[in-house]
Amino acid sequence: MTDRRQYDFVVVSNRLPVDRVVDPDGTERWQRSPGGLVTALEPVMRASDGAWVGWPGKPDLELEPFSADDTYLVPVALSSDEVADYYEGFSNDTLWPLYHDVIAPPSFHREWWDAYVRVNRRFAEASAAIAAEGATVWVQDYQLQLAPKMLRELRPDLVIGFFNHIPFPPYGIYAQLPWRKQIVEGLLGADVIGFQRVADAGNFTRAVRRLFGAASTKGHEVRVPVAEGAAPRTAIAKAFPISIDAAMFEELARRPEIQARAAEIRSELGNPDTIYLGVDRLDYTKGIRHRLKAFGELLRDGRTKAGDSVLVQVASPSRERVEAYMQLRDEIELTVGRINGDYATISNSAIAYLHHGYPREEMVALYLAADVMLVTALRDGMNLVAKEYVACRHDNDGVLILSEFAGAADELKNALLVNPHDIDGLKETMLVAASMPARERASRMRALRKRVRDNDVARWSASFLAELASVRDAR
Ligand code: GDG
Repeated sequence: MTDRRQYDFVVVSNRLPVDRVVDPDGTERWQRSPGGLVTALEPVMRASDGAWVGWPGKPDLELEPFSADDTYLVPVALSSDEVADYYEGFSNDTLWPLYHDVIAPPSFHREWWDAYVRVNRRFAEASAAIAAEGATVWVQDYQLQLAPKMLRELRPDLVIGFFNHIPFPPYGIYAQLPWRKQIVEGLLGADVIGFQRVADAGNFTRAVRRLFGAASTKGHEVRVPVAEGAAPRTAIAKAFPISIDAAMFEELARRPEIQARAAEIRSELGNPDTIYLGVDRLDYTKGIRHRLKAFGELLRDGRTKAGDSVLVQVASPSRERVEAYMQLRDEIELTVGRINGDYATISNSAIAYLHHGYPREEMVALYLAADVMLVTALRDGMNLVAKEYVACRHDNDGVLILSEFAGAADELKNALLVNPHDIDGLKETMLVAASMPARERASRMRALRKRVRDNDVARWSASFLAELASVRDAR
C-alpha cells in the first residue's frame, strides 16, 4: 500500500540513504549506504518522523515510496541518459571540479545543463508533493542547487534550507560557469543557505554582489532579487561546519572486539613502528597521489623503510564511469605498484592499498591501529575522516596530519597542518608525526577530541534547523 501522507520534515538529496543489495539466495533488500551525507544525517532522521526524497541509485528504476529504518523514502527515477548527463556529467564533471578550485578541468556541455535543470525540477516536484503545509524542507548539496527556487515557486508556504557539502569557489573561478547566474538564483530560493566554512559563505555572497549589485548583501543577509512588484525577501548565507556522531564512533572504538581487531591489523602488518593511514573515496581532490609521492620519497631517501613503517591506503571505489576517475585510479595503482616493487620485501609491503569499501567496524579498527592519520586533500568541503579518527582515539594517542585546504582545518587547529602541494614539507611532517613524544601526542589529541565532541553532528543539524525555525517565526 502506498502511503500518501504528508510530512513536516523532508530531506532532499541526490541519493536515497539506502543501497539495493542482492543476497546470495537472490533476495533483494535495501541497506543503509556509507558516505559523508548519510553518516551525517542518520542521527537527525532517527530523531524525527521525516521523509527523504532521492534517487535510488540505479538508472531506469521506477519505484513506489517505501519505508526503511523508520524513514519514508520517496524514490526519484533517473533514466540512464540522465544519470550520464545530470549526475556523472554536470554534477561530477562540471560542478565538482569547478567548485574544488579546478584541480581537474571542468567540462561545460549545454545538454548536461539541460538535464540538470530537468532533474532538479523533478526533485522539486516530488518534494512539493509530500511536504505538509508550512513544512521544513532541507535540500542537500551541489547536485540540487536549482531545486530551492523551483520548490519555492511551487510551494511558497514551505521553509526551505539548502546545505552545500563541498566548497563554494572564489568568484574568479565560479565565473567560468556559463550558468553562474541561474545557479545563484536557484540557491537564493532557500531561506537559509549553509556552507562548510566562513570562506565559502563569503565566496557565495561575493558572487551575489558581482552578479546582482553591491547593495544585495549585508553581513549574512542577502536581499533576493525578485520580479518587479513581488514582495521583497531575504535569505541567510552562513557557515555551519558539518560533523560526525562522535559518541557513536567512540562507542565502537571502545568495544573489546574492535580493539582486538586493531591489534590484529598491527600484527598482520608485521608490527611496524609506524602505521600511516589514508582513508578516502578514490577522488582527485583527496591528494592521494601527493601522499604516495611523499611516502615513496621517504623510502627512496632511506629515511624510513618497509618493515619500519607502512602506509595503509583505503581508496573506496567512486564515480567509476567518469573518465577523470578512471585515469586517477590507473595513476594511483601504477604508483603503488612501483613503490611496492622498489621498496617492499617478501615479508613487508611498503603500501597496503585497498580498493574496497569496508564495514564501519573495520574502519574504526583501522583508525585505532594507525599511528598517523594522513588527510592531505587538495580541496575538501570538510573531511569527516579527520573527525572520525579523532573521535575514535579515546586513548589520546595518534597524530592527525591535516591539509590546510580541508574545511576541517578551520576547527582542528591542534592537528599538524600541511600544504599537501609542498612535498618536502609533507615529508618532514610525516617524520615529525612518527617521532612525536607521547606527551605532545596526548595534549594535541585531547584538544582535538574536545573540539569534535563539543561540535558533533547533532549540534550541526540543530544549529541549521534553529536558523530555519527563526525564519519561520519571523514570517
Ligand atoms: C563530502 C565532501 C564533506 C569512506 N570509505 C569508507 C567509508 N567512508 C566514509 C568515511 C566518511 C565518509 O565516507 C567520507 O566523508 P568525507 O567527508 O571524508 O568525504 P566525501 O565523501 O567527499 O564527502 C566532504 C562531506 O561530504 C560531508 O559534508 O566532509 O568534504 O566532499 O564518513 O568514513 N565508510 C565505510 N567504508 C568505507 O570503505 N564504512
